[in-house]
Amino acid sequence: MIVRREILKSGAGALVTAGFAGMAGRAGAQGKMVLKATDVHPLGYPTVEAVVRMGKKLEAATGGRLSIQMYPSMQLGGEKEMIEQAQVGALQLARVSVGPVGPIVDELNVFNMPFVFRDIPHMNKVIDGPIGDELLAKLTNSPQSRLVGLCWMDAGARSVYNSKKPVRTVDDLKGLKIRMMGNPIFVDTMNALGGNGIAMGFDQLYNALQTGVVDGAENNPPSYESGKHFQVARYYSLTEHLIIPEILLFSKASWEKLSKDDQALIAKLAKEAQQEERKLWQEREAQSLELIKKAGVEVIVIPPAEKKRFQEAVKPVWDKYGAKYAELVKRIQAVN
Ligand code: BDP
Repeated sequence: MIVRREILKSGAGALVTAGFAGMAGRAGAQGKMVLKATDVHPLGYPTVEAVVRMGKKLEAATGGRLSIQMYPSMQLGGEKEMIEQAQVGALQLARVSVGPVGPIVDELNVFNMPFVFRDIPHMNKVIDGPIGDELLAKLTNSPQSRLVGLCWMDAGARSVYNSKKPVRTVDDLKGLKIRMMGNPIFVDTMNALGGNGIAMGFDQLYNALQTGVVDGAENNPPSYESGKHFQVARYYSLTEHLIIPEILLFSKASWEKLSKDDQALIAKLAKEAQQEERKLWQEREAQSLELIKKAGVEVIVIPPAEKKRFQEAVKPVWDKYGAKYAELVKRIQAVN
């Protein structure tokens, strides 16, 4: 926090030195820049690994002039804090969910709507295509974002887990306090499903589950597994109510200090990271599911007829927010 305030006070010139380098010693004379990157997940997690690999390629392509230093495992705070630090240039790369980005640029909320994608391949097609590019550009060009949207990543589908009881039907959610990411759409979604949605940072969640502040949460298998949430909430119901891609953000303040060539190189490597992460994701998702089953978690498959009831239950969310995104939703649905 102190660092952030100092950077804010010290003005644009200092952003480059301070922001690009908790690295003063290594920067400067030789024009070396170490880009600071962060992620809530630990080393080895697909999103983290994809950015680490991107850094290795960047280092190779620039003869070591540009590199990426990864701060994994919420070392720089939760996603809200990560975004704020990117906005002021205190770090360069933040890999976050689109969840907390929707409140910054509303168009991106279309990806945060429940059941907006038919399935994960559909989501991947959309982010790989023109809609994906347009929404990244919307974020980059929005004056209030102070961010550059570099690429998307796969985060599978989010499903509900809790410590109280097996949730097999939408009615079973009634009365359960379920943590959601900080975005009113998600709280409304959980409330529409009959649960009690509570907005909270990912960094607070393990403790909240352990102490019973919340009964459960919702996430994809790798996050549920690697965050060790399965140890304290042992019922995992494959509701798949949200398919939200991840996004890799770059600080606009820092971006504007880069040469056009360096910008183009980073943009190209980010696109490669989008594809590379997808392969890592598919492997990790299968491993995580296996691991949680072996650990004795009850994994509950929701049959199609019941899944339909979940979809019907979120209609109030579509009534409240859907009209704003109607055009985009039509185009998303048309992607085959
Ligand atoms: C995970 C995302 C991460 C989010 C987290 C959450 O990878 O970016 O912070 O969910 O629920 O799936 O907050």
